[in-house]
Amino acid sequence: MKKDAMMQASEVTDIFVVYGNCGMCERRIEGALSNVNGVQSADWDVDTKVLTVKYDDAVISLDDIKKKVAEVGHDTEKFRAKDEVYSNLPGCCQYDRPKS
Ligand SMILES: [Cu+2]
Repeated sequence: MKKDAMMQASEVTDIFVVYGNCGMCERRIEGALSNVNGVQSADWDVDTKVLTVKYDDAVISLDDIKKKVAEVGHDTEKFRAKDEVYSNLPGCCQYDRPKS
């Protein structure tokens, strides 16, 4: 996502674990963060389950980013997806959930 050149840029990079299983999860997780104001890029690694996100922390907080991921059914250590959203994931995507 291109940012307005006039804005004060304060791009930060964070990494955190997002629970998931497969390539479909990857598209879902990264898709949840595409076209989100303040997020420049998001890349989830299917092997390590680590999401690398670049964002402008003046525009969006890390918690809000984690909530966006939870909204599409993927738990993080801090925010848990709703059970009904998780249940509606395809079977191959129903990862072993962390303890709440
Ligand atoms: Cu999946």
